[in-house]
Amino acid sequence: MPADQTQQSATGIHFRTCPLCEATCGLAIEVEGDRVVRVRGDAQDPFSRGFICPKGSTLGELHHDPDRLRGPLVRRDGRLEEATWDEAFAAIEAGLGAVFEEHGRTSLALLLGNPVTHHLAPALYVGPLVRACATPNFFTASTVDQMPQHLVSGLLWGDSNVFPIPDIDRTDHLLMLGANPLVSNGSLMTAPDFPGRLKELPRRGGRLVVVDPRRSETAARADEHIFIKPGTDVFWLAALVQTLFAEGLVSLGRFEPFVAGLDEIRESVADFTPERVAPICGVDVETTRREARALAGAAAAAVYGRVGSHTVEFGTATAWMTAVLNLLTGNFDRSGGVMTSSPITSRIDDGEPGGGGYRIGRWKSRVNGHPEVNGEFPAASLAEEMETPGKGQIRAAITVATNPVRSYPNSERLDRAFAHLDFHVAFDIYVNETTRHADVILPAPSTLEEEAYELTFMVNAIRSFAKYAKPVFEREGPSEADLFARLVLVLRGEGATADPEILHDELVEEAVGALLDPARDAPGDLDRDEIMRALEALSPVEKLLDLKLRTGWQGDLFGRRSGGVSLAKLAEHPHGVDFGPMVERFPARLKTESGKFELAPQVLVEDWARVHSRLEAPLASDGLLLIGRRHLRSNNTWMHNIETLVSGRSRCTLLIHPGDAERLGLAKGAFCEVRSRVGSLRVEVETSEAMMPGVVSLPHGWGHDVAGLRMEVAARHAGVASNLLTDDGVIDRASGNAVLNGIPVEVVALA
Ligand SMILES: Nc1nc2c(c(=O)[nH]1)N[C@H]1C(S)=C(S)[C@@H](COP(=O)(O)OP(=O)(O)OC[C@H]3O[C@@H](n4cnc5c(=O)[nH]c(N)nc54)[C@H](O)[C@@H]3O)O[C@H]1N2
Ligand SMILES: Nc1nc2c(c(=O)[nH]1)N[C@H]1C(S)=C(S)[C@@H](COP(=O)(O)OP(=O)(O)OC[C@H]3O[C@@H](n4cnc5c(=O)[nH]c(N)nc54)[C@H](O)[C@@H]3O)O[C@H]1N2
Ligand code: SF4
Ligand SMILES: [Mo]
Repeated sequence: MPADQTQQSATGIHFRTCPLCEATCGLAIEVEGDRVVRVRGDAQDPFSRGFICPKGSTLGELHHDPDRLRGPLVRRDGRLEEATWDEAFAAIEAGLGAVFEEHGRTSLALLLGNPVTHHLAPALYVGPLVRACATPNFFTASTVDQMPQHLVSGLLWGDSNVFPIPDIDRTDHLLMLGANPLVSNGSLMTAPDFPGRLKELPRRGGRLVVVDPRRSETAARADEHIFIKPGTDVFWLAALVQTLFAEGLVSLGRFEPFVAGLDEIRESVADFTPERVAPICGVDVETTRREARALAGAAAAAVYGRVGSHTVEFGTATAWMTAVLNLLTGNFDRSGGVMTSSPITSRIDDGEPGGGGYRIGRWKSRVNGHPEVNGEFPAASLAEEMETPGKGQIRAAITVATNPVRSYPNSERLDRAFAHLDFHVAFDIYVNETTRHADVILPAPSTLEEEAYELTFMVNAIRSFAKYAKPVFEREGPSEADLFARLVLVLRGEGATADPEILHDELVEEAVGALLDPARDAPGDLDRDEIMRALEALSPVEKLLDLKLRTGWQGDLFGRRSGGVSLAKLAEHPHGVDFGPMVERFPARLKTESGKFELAPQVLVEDWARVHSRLEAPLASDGLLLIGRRHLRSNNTWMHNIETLVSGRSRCTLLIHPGDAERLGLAKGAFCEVRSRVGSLRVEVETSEAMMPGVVSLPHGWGHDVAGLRMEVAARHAGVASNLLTDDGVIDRASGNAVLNGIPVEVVALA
């Protein structure tokens, strides 16, 4: 059947990128009339090669889900009721206006969630929204996730958004900590078909070593699995670095002239011998030395740490040691090591190394004085900012595609804080644990009613890839870009009825202006009127995207570069276009003031004192430590209203080693109570040899058993909210990241 991308009838097969996770799989969506009848992996997608996971195949069910909101809801007499779009924006204008008048702009908080990064319109319009909010109270999922990596990237090479991506298709040795890509399908590593790529690794003679307190699905497939006590990766990585120095294995390769701070690193890790860290980490001395030698000896090796090694008390120090290991073994920016991506929507900087550097703490949070990092405050500090009276207390919130009442630590406290807000606008497709508190809910259209281009995650991709798709279905309501524009215009005081075109036009003018700015080294002899004419027939998001594509490093420069890319060109390739693997980009990508890799920046050296004092005085380790886990059929706090994904046995169980279970009198299938400093919950026990003794695991994102939700399926498969247990009183101090793994808990059998 030929691809039919016309709007008259959607019948046919539509090819587009899955927007549900970072893997960016190509989907083939079969439509009959207004129904999605089947979703398969697109075998002709050169990047994902036909791979699909169970979540992607339910995109049709998500589209047809009767609980997915089709129009706005406005709170009237305490109840969320259906309203028109105009009524919703009028309510926002009145509600926010009243709060601003009484308490000023700093009483507003803006919160962004995960899906913001997966959809085209939010990716393009979120910047203007942040500016229009004009408040320091800015929170995103980054501080319950990867903020340590942003900070380390910013400080070591001067760009907080340049991530070291393991080059898994070419590596000989991959050391992975705190990640389970066989289930998560990868994070800060866009590599669709991770299982397939993993199968190819041993065929090349490569090795995979997984470090994890649970023998995860990925660990079970690895050449070696090393158990480690939760929260202690930093000690073990420091011992690897110490071993490199002690055994003369440091080899900086081509970056020898571009590295500062080597002596400080040697000093910092000097006390972290394999012997010293062994009882802290639970890893024996020989394993540690062997791994250090393996990293140094491999033709190309990559060290990669993710959620389990970032969402811990020493998350930043862990990310630091990870980067240091890659640099000291000559594996940074080397084929088969860790490299950086080059999205075709950006230009390539091939100038001299050096730039403005990276700063944090330009402003501080009100209650506890947390420094901003990447312009954000810690998610774990949101509740205190909402509860603590005084000037600047958060009294209103705009939440965009986020469910903090389930994804941030200490859920119960945050739930109460949200209930007390004066005004709350939620941009979401469901009435869930967070949005049930909202005064206005603005639902985005179905993702199948929007243009699709993976903009954000190409920054983490192991290959440069591009795919563009028109909407599958005609929209029922306003576009997502229109909704963002109207919200921005309300916030700017231009009124609830202001025409969204005002902002659309402004953004295009701004983007073109930046392109033509002689100070910014404009590409070619571009002409404003010519550009505007070329964009004329496109939708607002298409205009902004086409501008990026045509002036990016593969762009056609509006006809000045033959064979170059434009949106129209991409549209001729419905399966997407591959632009090759990652290539060496350093030292030109160094944006530190010194033009060098700053191995030992002051912020990190100061933070290291916390780690060192824990080496001197390790915590007592007789209690249980709680970690998280993900499941292929769940997506953070949502996708639980899709029957196909939640049917069958409950996956929201407490995994515990049989030895621990016996000691505590817990039988498989029985219920237990789990208590932490901040809360408690009751959950079913599941014994598992895959757990390290002393460690228990609970998935996050569940707990749909509260009043006021409109998610019929999810309510029947409620599960429990693991963030009732995570402690907002402990954070990774350098980055502000939340601590979601390694939580001290007590587990008690229930009669
Ligand atoms: N204990 C524990 N907590 C964790 C984690 C953990 O491992 N353990 N993981 C953390 C991580 S890595 C992350 S990224 C965060 C995620 O934190 P969040 O971003 O808060 O969580 P999500 O469940 O991804 O929230 C998605 C929200 O977007 C809505 N949504 C879905 N599609 C759309 C759409 O098209 N438009 C709009 N406007 N809304 C939409 C959903 O209904 C949902 O409310 O959670 C963190 N929390
Ligand atoms: N199916 C599915 N896919 C997803 C998501 C989802 O919810 N479901 N969420 C998406 C999001 S937002 C993200 S950020 C990514 C995350 O993707 P990953 O980074 O792969 O995260 P997880 O799957 O949570 O795996 C974390 C691993 O860390 C281990 N761990 C816990 N504590 C420690 C520790 O102290 N040290 C070490 N070494 N390991 C530890 C856990 O046992 C677990 O196996 O997944 C994305 N993909
Ligand atoms: S792995 Fe991620 S991108 Fe691929 S189909 Fe599943 S949810 Fe979609
Ligand atoms: Mo995440």
